[in-house]
Amino acid sequence: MKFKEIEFIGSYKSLDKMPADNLPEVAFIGRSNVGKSSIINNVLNAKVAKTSSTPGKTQLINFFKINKKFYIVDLPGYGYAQVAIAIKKEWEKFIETYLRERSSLKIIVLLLDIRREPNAHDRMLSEWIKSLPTISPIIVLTKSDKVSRNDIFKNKVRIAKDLYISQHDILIHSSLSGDGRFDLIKKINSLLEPREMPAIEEGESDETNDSDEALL
Ligand SMILES: Nc1nc2c(ncn2[C@@H]2O[C@H](COP(=O)(O)OP(=O)(O)OP(=O)(O)O)[C@@H](O)[C@H]2O)c(=O)[nH]1
Ligand SMILES: [Mg+2]
Repeated sequence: MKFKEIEFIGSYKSLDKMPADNLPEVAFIGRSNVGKSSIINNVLNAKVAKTSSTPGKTQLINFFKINKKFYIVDLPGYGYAQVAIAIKKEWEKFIETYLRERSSLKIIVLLLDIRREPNAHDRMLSEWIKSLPTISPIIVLTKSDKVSRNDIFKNKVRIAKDLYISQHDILIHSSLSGDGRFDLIKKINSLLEPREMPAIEEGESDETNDSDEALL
């Protein structure tokens, strides 16, 4: 599936106002400033999510409807030190409620900065999303353009070890260069549209005929 029809649906600060059509949701989560909004723009090939070099830019849960089939959800970051404790707690509670209670949430893309060690919050989230039977986790290391090729590999191995996951389950991405974009799109597609049958079947739509390149 190509991500071609993109509609901004709204920004929310409570669950009850969120779309009720029960389409599957793909939420991007991670520390403040890790690059959530940037990776969404890169994946969608459109500047729809607001980005900023100042952490704490995204403060509401933003919904983008794709191809009328699913939502991409941009979450506020956690752990932004400069925010007043009370507001921080309120955000974190809101994000937690969304993750716990939103039944249409199907995929969580957990982002980690390739240059940093996962902190306690990152580790807790990684453990938690692995344990949820109805949610598929995707782990992505962001900002790969900021480190050398050698360090990409080294840091990936280290972070995999830290999180008790296989390095093969970790994707690498750069919103600056677009490196890793295709692998992420392919992964999201495969989780949204699991195929039980081989792709070549009679009566196929052009979507199932997409070559790898056509997805981009
Ligand atoms: N070099 C480089 N910079 C990046 C990349 N992704 C994001 N950035 C920069 O990192 C900063 C934060 O990016 P955002 O996408 O706004 O991060 P966020 O996680 O949405 O931040 P909050 O909404 O504040 O939680 C911006 O200055 C981006 O330009 C990347 O892949 N490479
Ligand atoms: Mg953001």
